[in-house]
Amino acid sequence: MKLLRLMIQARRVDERLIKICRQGRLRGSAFAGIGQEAISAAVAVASQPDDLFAPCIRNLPLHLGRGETPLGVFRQALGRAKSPTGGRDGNVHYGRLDHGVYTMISHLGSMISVVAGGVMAKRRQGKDTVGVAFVGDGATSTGDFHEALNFAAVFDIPLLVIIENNHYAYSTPTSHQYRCHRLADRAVGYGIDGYSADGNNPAEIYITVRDILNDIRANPRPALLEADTMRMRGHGEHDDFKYVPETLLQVYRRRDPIRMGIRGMQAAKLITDDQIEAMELEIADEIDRSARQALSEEEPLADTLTQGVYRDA
Ligand SMILES: Cc1ncc(C[n+]2csc(CCOP(=O)(O)OP(=O)(O)O)c2C)c(N)n1
Ligand SMILES: [Mg+2]
Repeated sequence: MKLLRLMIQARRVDERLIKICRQGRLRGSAFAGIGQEAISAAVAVASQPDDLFAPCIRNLPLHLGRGETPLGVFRQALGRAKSPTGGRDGNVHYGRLDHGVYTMISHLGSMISVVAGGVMAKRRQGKDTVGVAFVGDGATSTGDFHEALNFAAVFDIPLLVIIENNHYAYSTPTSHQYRCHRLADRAVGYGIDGYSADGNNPAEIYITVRDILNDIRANPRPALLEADTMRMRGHGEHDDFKYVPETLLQVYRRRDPIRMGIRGMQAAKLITDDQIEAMELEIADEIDRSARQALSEEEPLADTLTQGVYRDA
């Protein structure tokens, strides 16, 4: 139920952001994770309060699952004064350390070592923290990906690196990204365990993530998980993603994670149609109120521009 709720909530926030963006009311672009919700929703549900995370651009369910509100997300995208970054960024570069969520920087792969270091520090404080860093298939071709995984392996840092393999890095298909069969196979080269899972099957990805996190929490060491998925929108809303063949999108349209989750729960008699409808209505109401509230709020005042640049002496 928690997983399903998070996936639906994130989907509806993304859809509303796309609408706001297309209405020209948002500066820059909107970056949706539509089609990939199961993976970060599973991580959020399987996590513990002291855990640390490095989300990327398509991990909205992680933010929401760790306690960010739809209102906070809309404020952030709209650059509002009350947003998590105080309106300094109107995009995806936000996090909440009080939720264990680091603010991402755009440089692909660079956040993996940040989580590795954070987990190391927490462990030295006696906490049983584990870390999760999200990367895309494109990010696996960076030097930072290699350096961070190697470092985490050598120092037995309990860090799960999840590769959300959505077949494209912007317009670059995976055939131009790597030559190996599965990216999870690269784990062998670091002396760690590698796993593969269906990232669009909520039950499968949840059980996989939960078991890996339990394992590395008890026996500290990193792990690599490759989750197969598909991004069902462009890289951002400015991208028409015409480079993605329609046949591929069709395959994943049939494998929509929310529909798969609902079908699985219905088959196991874990949810009724009335419960689904009630959940949808409640979420729709919350999203609508939050979007309207954020749209009505102010951007930061110009004279606050230098605030937060230097620490007050
Ligand atoms: C080191 C680096 N190179 C290039 C870019 C520009 N860039 C931003 S997102 C992106 C594609 C990312 O693809 P992937 O890692 O597969 O993630 P996805 O967008 O598919 O979720 C690129 C090339 C960057 N941010 N950092
Ligand atoms: Mg990708």
